[in-house]
Amino acid sequence: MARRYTSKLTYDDVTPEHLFLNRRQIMAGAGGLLGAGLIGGAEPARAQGALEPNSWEEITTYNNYYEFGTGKSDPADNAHTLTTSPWAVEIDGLVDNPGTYSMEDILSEVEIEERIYRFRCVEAWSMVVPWNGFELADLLNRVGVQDGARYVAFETALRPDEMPGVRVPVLDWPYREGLRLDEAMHPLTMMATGIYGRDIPNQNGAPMRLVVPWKYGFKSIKSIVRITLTEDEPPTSWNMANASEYGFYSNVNPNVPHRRWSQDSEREIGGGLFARRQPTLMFNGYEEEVASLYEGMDLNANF
Ligand SMILES: Nc1nc2c(c(=O)[nH]1)N[C@H]1C(S)=C(S)[C@@H](COP(=O)(O)O)O[C@H]1N2
Ligand SMILES: [Mo]
Repeated sequence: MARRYTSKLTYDDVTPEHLFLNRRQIMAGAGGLLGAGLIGGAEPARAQGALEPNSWEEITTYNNYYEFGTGKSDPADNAHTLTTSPWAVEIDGLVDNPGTYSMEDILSEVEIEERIYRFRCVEAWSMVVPWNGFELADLLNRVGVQDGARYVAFETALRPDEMPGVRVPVLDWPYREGLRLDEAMHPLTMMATGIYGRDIPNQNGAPMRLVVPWKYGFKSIKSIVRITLTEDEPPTSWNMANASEYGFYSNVNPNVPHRRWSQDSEREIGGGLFARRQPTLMFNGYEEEVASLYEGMDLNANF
């Protein structure tokens, strides 16, 4: 999957979904790259059977991207207005090489790979997504994280001309998110630039969005234009909107209910109308990989 970002690919140029799946099975069967542990969460995959990704259609038509409206189909309907090329990301704060980096700059420095991850929204639905992208740690190491940096702050583009949803003050725009530095440097944390081997669609956060598979989906901020290394915990959009319901950590945790609903089960998108809800797993099934980050922390207080 070492494919570079291109903005001009049409759907006719890319691998049809069934061929892509077929190729992945062959690779896994041959004990290749994807059979060797690049599929996120090897342990839960074994416990629950192989991760079967949702369809392209499901992943790209059922979205949350409030800059394009609050309905699940609004992003797919409206996000085509977002100009994603050229694109630049400002990287600043406590870094050795601050600056404005073009997508081309960034993509020439990193290796794109596929990661199949569970994705769990705080609204208690879930999907499995075959992302393409790179480890955030790769990018941070290249810009050089300085001593004293303890958090990473992210910002989404704010373009009222291209984003009909930002005329409505549902959130204090731009959309902002943040991670503790050790969370940002964790090998599971990625920057996604594709899905199913295609460029990531606008509604999913083109040209580059964060993916943190053990946290609720809202931490996975889309269409990033700024990354800032900070000493202090940065403000984050959903926490600013409602601090009693949305904490900074927002780790998936079946034992800590949302104030208005349980988090102990989830509805799988594509599971059908009568499908039973699935139990939600601690850290979304990535407990073995990430629990050590929170050793000794009260997860009820730090939700
Ligand atoms: N900028 C921005 N990023 C965002 C959101 C948003 O509204 N704006 N929604 C978040 C939420 S709540 C979820 S569940 C995921 C949804 O990602 P998906 O549409 O690719 O499934 O994006 C997250 N990132
Ligand atoms: Mo979400």
